Amino acid sequence: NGPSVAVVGVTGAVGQEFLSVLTDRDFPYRSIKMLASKRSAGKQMTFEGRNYTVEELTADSFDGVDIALFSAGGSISKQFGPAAVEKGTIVVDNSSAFRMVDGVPLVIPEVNPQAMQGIKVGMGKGALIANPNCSTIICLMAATPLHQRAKVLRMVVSTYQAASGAGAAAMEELELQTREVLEGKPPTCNIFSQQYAFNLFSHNAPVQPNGYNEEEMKLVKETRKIWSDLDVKVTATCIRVPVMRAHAESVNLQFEKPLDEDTAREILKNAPGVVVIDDRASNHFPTPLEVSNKDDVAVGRIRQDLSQEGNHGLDIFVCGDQIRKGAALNAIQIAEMLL
Ligand code: 11C
Repeated sequence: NGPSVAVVGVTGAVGQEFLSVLTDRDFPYRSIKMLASKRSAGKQMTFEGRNYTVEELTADSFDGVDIALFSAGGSISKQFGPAAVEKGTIVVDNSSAFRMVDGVPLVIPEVNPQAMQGIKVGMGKGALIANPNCSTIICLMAATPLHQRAKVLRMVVSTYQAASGAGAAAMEELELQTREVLEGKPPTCNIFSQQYAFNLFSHNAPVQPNGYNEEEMKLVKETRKIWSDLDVKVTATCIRVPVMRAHAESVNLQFEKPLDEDTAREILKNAPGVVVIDDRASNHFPTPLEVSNKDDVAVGRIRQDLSQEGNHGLDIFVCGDQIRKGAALNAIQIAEMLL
């Protein structure tokens, strides 16, 4: 029973996490296809006690597939996503390919489930649903419950992003470089053009003519779409830090209405998918390590922004597992809503 599922990019970091999350959440499926590039085709893998051969992704891969979870990069999504939809498949796409396309829902289930209303397995046609960028998901998981209370007018985000955002090879490079540097060897720089271990640098996404890189502009544009608020002012600075798999973000919020920090803390404690770690006495606040492999996004350093009059501003610090809530978990929560 359940839908037939395909995982596109199954050998990648997010592809593998799709499988873990499907198991953890006991996702019902009647069959599952493991799809990847020609390079990985033929690999053997075991999932939930069954053996699978990784199949090469082709236009015919989606015959009879109800839900396809895509995480193989934007160009693969562009090449195969619409073909899958033609075949009646509902595509949940983790790439940036369709996020800003009109009519494609961009969904964080805790934030804007209404955006995918009416899209269901069994409705007789395919559809595309986009998973937001990890930095946006992690930021909005914490900012939205506050926005719902006091309306955010402006948001300033500074990110501290993990290696996992650049894929499994970047995680391997961080580990390798750490060893090399400790051994006094020159670090291998294949994925990033500069030393990553014991360093940090501006996010590797291309810098646009306006001086923002693409990662920063995703926070700006995706927030507006997810909140259905073209007027919200967002600015961001995205930094890659030598952390393995969870992003941290400092978020400064300016509200239309006053919102005091105690009320904000209570709102966040009750927010789905959010956990508050805000212990000033012990200087214990969210860390990437503490949220790694966890579903919930952690929020702390909840404090009034002293530079804003009349409790109109708050500062918060947010950490979330990039591969999990930032990618695979969010996509599978979307898939659950399709059933
Ligand atoms: C990162 N957010 O952490 C990026 C990676 O649009 O899905 C994912 C890029 C995207 O580097």
